[in-house]
Amino acid sequence: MCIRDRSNSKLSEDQLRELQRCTYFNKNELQQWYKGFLKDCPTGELDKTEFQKIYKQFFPFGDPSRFAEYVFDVFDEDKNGKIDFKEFICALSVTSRGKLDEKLIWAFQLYDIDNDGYITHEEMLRIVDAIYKMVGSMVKLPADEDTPEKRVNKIFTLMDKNHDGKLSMEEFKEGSKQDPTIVQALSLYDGLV
Ligand SMILES: [Ca+2]
Ligand SMILES: [Ca+2]
Ligand SMILES: [Ca+2]
Repeated sequence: MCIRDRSNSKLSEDQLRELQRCTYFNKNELQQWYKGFLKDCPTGELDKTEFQKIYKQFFPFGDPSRFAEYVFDVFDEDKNGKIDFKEFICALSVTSRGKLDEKLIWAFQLYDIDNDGYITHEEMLRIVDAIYKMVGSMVKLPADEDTPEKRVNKIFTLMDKNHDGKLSMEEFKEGSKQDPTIVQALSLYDGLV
């Protein structure tokens, strides 16, 4: 579905019904979000640069551009290089109101950059490194995770139960339930969009 009727900044009944089926938002909330979305991006679609700009407002002291790129790729479900309202609101629904399992599946997609069903050490390092660059010196980290490498090693020690150097969805879900900071990182997006 593509919502691009700019003459009308309200969602139609059909559009509302479809969006209600795939999100946790009610009609009122959907209309509100749609209005805000069109205000921020009048074309009805966000491209990568615009998306990065939004992140920059929230992390003025760090460099969120790479992290925003990775998040963009998860939002952009049909991989056409743009985020339309449906993609936007569906991702927002999962990251803000989704059940723990849904949030974990979403996070897994973020870390599994090449989308092969496993998170490698290298993939997790790229994401964690991007997060560290984004938050900059805003957060004081404990000594055993004050570099991306240390943090990733710690996560792998905890999660990679069969020691094959990569995380399956199951290992990731189990481990995240033991280390809630993984899921907390997700809530970083809540206020962002
Ligand atoms: Ca898209
Ligand atoms: Ca992978
Ligand atoms: Ca493993």
